[in-house]
This record gives sequence, C-alpha cells and structure tokens, in this order.
Amino acid sequence: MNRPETAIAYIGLGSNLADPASQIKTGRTAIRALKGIRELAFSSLYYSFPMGPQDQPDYYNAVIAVETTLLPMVLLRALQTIENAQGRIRKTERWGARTLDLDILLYNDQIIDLPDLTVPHSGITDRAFVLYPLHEIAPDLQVPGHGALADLLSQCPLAGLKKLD
Ligand code: ROI
Repeated sequence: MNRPETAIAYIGLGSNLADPASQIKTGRTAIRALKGIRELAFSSLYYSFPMGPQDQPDYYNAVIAVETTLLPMVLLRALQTIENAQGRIRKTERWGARTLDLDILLYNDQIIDLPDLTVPHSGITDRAFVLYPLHEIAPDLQVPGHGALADLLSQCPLAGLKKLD
C-alpha cells in the first residue's frame, strides 16, 4: 500500500482553568496518542496574562509540532474531541476562560479559509503566547502570507510572557 502523504502542522495549546499546566500535559499526551500523528517537537511551557477580558485567570501556553497524515479538517475535529474530553465548555461569551484550547496554527504552507478553520491562525501575527513558543521550536519558519516568523516575533513585545521550563 502507498504511504499516505504527510504534512507538518503546528498546534497551539492554551489553558487557564482546572490546573492549566496539567491540562496542557494531558492535551499533549492525547495529541500524541492520535492515529496518524507523530510528535516532532514540543515547546517549553509559557505563562501569560489573559489577552481579551481580564476577569479570568492567567494562561499557560505551549506549541507542538507534528507530522501528520490527517487532513486539516480531520485534524481539527480530532483536536475538538480532545478539548471536549478535557471538559471544554463552549460559552456564548467570546474569549472566555477555558480548560483547553487547541488551535491549528500552521499546516504545511497552506492558506485555509473555511467557516470553522483559518490557517495560518489569526493570532500568529501578533500574539506573544503563540509567536514565542512557536519560534522556540521552529526559528526558521515562514508564515504563509506574513513572511518570516522571526520578523513577526521581533515586532511583538513579550507583554509579560514568561517561559517556565
Ligand atoms: N490569552 C492568553 N494569554 N493565552 C491564550 O491562550 C488565550 N486564548 C484565548 C484568549 C481568550 C483570546 N486569550 C488568551 O482564546
């Protein structure tokens, strides 16, 4: 049988509820356990103040790089299943607290614009908690439509982001 084509995807992990550091760890384990996914790299854990509404706990964030045979929408649904398994409750409020948020940041050099999925993720250009962990594991990346990751990072203040390990 032919080997299925693989892609390299970067996934952002974020949590600010119910022991965020262990939510991220459990999320990583669940991603690694998915069929059709192999972990290539995992960033340090980062701590940051909430972006958006301030009346919520601080966040922990990380980024994982994977090699995958899953197509983008299949990957998205698999990640949503993991979010739900970790008690994610989707509220009507935008930008509220969450036990686990998994975002596809990049999928090869693809630009995807679907109702449920935008790649590169919109936060990639100006969110320190996305850019810094991503740059840690992939310093030479080009972000389709936005140029070199290193240039985006150099324009993005740390804004209180702290690397934890
Ligand atoms: N703020 C931080 N610091 N980290 C996040 O992962 C994060 N995720 C979000 C919003 C609510 C926008 N703020 C965040 O979805």
